Amino acid sequence: MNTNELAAHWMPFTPNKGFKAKPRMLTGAKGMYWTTDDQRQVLDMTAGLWCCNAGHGHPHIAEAIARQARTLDYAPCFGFGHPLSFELSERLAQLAPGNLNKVFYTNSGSESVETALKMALAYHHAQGNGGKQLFIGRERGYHGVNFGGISVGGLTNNHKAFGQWIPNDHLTHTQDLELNAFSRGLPLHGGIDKANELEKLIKLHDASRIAAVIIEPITGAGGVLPPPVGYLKRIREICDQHGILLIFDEVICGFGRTGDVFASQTFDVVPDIMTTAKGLTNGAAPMGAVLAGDHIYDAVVEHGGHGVEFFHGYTYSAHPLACAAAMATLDVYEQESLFHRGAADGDIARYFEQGLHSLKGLPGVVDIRNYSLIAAVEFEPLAGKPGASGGMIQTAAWEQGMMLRSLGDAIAMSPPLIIDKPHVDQAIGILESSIRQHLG
Ligand code: PXG
Repeated sequence: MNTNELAAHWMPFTPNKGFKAKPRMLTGAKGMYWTTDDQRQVLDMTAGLWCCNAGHGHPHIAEAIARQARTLDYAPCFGFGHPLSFELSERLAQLAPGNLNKVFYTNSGSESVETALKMALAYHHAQGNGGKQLFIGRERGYHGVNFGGISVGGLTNNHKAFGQWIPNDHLTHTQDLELNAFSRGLPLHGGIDKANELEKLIKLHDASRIAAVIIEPITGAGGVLPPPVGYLKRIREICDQHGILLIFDEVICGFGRTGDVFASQTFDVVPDIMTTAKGLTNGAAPMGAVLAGDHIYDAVVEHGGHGVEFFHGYTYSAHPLACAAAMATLDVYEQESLFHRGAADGDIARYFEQGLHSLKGLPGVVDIRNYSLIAAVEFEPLAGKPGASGGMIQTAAWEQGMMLRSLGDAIAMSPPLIIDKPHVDQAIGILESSIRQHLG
């Protein structure tokens, strides 16, 4: 590709000038590997951007999309429907915990978050509690990049140029290296104390002003922070005591990442509303879905007025190609037992955990943490260059044939759930040599 061809694309979340000086191009993908434009095979330890949970290029998914494009390429979903979206909704409701039986479609995680926030407001409005307008998120939370999401999110770079226009406050994040460094699975300490911070925020703002708490069961893009033991249950309890809704952002956790269909099931806490995207279609078509509790739907829709009950939706909500991709993806997850393959006490997650924690003691490594098939290795910040070491390790690994996510001074891994032991060995080997090369 020449410089002119590279110029026109303003790339998202990318150092554009750096990329265009030294492009990293992917031209194909199959199973656990990408192919690059220089014909290298690169091990995908990130499932794309945490989305290709069944591995790449699955023929069943590819064929379903192609077939759908020939049968019904598009159907409007405002006032009309097509059967596939109803079949998919029924299937998702069956898979979801508790009373999360109502499915609203979006095209991304960011749109799922905006939709969930609006559902919470609509619910309170319908109950005569229109004063409940404030949302509580969490430091280091990532809830996409739209204006609601960056208001409740807790990553400074994502909002500092844009503002946080939705009324918000934030719980502190749950990372505590003094108490919980090198945790295998859930951190053992501090969960209840951390959750009790919510009571302080409720005192400060008053429950009559708070619509919902929104958190990721496992903080993902903010650094992979599994919840300390007891944390999520205590948050649920406090929300219930004060009439505050709980939204789980399961955009990363959903569809097998924690060894169940949803993290809500793994951690035995049912939210009022759940956001999903990514693994819903294995990343093969853009789609998100918000799962709402029956009580939310009933308040807004069943007891709503005449006509449109919820003034919200997207041209591509329930797009037929995305529905076909999602149906085929669910087939694959079920047929290949992928929902449970990554269970924390299962064979492959244990092997991955062993491999990762064998890196303890390498130069610059200050933490290794994991839950199921999601992990991070954190490095001591480099003198004068805080936040740069993750990127350096990512580049070193890329050059040696492995894709990682860099998150400031950490790297994250969230491999496709089809990962096997030889892939784990390859990944740990490349990670070790990348760390020794740059931090040794
Ligand atoms: N919620 C969560 C929990 C996410 O992880 C979104 C919402 C937004 O999804 P969309 O589809 O609008 O991107 C996400 C997305 C990273 C990285 O650096 C993480 C995400 C996206 C891109 C990069 O790890 N998560």
